[in-house]
Amino acid sequence: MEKSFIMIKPDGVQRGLVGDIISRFETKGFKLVGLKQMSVSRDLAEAHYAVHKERPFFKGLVDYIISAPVVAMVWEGEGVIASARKLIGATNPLESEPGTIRGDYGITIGRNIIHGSDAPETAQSEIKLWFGDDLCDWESVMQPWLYE
Ligand code: IDP
Ligand code: MG
Repeated sequence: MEKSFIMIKPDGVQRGLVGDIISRFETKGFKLVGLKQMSVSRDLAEAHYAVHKERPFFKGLVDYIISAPVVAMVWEGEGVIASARKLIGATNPLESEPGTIRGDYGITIGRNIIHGSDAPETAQSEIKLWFGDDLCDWESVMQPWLYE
């Protein structure tokens, strides 16, 4: 089963959106297999966003991610990586569709509430980076009502 790394960024936590965001993933049918609130070190934020290190917004992005606690999660389910990106919406919240998390709650790209892995390879490396092997493997009683 596919897994995706999802992080509620500091603005999402500060604005009290944690419950709503978790609820969206939960009611969609995905299974929560990792969850922790944490303050992020500069090293971890830089490693997570290493692909963007040459971009002009990199320092501001890292400063934002370490400015207050985040909620890091791993969600599991069929097609969860692509589906989570749809639930999250486009990177720029003004271009995200209403009904998506960024579309409903955000205005600017530099405060876009949530991160979601963009492909199987990045999902795997991000889960390793943030959780190591510390995931919860459990069986949901809803499984037969979600999958045929
Ligand atoms: P994604 O989060 O939708 O995958 P990416 O292009 O991978 O978007 O960018 C990573 C994060 O970097 C964005 O979610 C956003 O927080 C930040 N970011 C991207 N572009 C800009 C920008 O032009 N200004 C400020 N922050 C940006
Ligand atoms: Mg990205």
